[in-house]
Amino acid sequence: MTMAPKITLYYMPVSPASRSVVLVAKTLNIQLDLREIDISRGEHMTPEFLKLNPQHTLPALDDNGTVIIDSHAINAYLCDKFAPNHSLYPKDLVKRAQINSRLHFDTTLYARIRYLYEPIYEGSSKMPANNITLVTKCWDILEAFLANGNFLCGNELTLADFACICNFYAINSFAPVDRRNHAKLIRWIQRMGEIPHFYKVVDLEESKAHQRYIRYLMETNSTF
Ligand SMILES: N[C@@H](CCC(=O)N[C@@H](CS)C(=O)NCC(=O)O)C(=O)O
Repeated sequence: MTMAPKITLYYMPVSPASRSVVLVAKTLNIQLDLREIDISRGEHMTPEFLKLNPQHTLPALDDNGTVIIDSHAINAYLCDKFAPNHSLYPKDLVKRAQINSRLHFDTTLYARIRYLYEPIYEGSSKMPANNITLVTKCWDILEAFLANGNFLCGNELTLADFACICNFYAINSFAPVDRRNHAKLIRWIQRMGEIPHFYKVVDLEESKAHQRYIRYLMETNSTF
């Protein structure tokens, strides 16, 4: 009997982009060979990993020699390969364009989160207030996206929802949602929690622990 070639996902459990891929794979029942890469130990900068992914980011997917980097590209690839025309990423021109536009928005959201975290990893003790505002502005935008339905692209759950919710939980204690102005966003966050596998993949304790670690770094950085 020949074995189906394995699809390997290089990932890190706490990474929001990695989580969105694991969530999509679990939702579509796609078996992935999960290989954890520890960024804190520099495992993403080894010559072997850089050969696979010169951008040295997680997640990265290796489907029998076809390497795809970037969570959004990976999720689109997995849908098109294993669940073509699934409602998560339908082929309809307009629906897909709308999902793509939200996925690009998510890349902006993630970049704003990185602007907050990276200086702390590099020894800074403060997150500039302006940069926190840039993230909270994304909550306003998500609220506006939700004007048209229960999910970010209307009433169907799509790849855009998986991407944005994972990033939300990466930063929510530093950039909390103002409940008074974000009723739709709060309901969407609750709705996302009802999705099968959600809390197994998006481990809230792990997310909180990571954000506590960032606070700890801010305190210890300020003593130097
Ligand atoms: N837009 C990328 C972002 C990936 C990304 O930056 N991942 C972080 C971890 S959450 C990473 O790998 N950082 C290490 C680095 O950039 O060297 C995606 O969606 O995959």
